[in-house]
Amino acid sequence: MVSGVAVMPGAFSQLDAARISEAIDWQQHTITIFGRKVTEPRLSAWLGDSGLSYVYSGVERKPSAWVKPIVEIRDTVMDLCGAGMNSVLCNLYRNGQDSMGWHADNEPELGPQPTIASVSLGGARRFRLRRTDHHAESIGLDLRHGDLLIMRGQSQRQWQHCVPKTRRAVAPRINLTFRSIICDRKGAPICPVS
Ligand SMILES: O=C(O)CCC(=O)C(=O)O
Repeated sequence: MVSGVAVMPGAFSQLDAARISEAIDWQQHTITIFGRKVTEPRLSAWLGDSGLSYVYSGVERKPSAWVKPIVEIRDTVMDLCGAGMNSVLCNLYRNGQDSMGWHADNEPELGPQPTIASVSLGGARRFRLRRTDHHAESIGLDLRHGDLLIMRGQSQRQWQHCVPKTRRAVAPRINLTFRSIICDRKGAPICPVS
């Protein structure tokens, strides 16, 4: 297993993915990668405490306000992983052609050793991890409805992750990736206004 990465299978299996999806105002963003504008192959939403700001793919984003069903999940996530969470990136993979490319959650806003807690709901998808300094070393996990994946310590420095496209018929999947913004863009600690 990868150091700093753990899965709690079925921790949220009682949740209804369709009900959670309805509570979220999904958007499809256009981002700039290597100077080229691309439409993200998934829908997303960012919720969090007021006063936070997060730069993602060169675009500064302000979070939308928390909604009750997500607050309930957040509070359980914080209990289970023993870390505070002041924001969540929500992703909706509508089918097997929706995906997330290789990256690490290593933005300066998250501090040097972030705890990232990710809840999967709906259809199962393959989640891949590869070593940052040796891409050939990789592993795959199937994340199923209700699973809680926790990544902490050095894991965002040592590993990258992705959700690849698949030709298999897969049901829509929601992923809620909770995190805590604790620094400004330059890595200096901040006191968020709530
Ligand atoms: O959908 C997933 O399991 C991964 C999401 C992710 O990598 C992210 O939000 O940074």
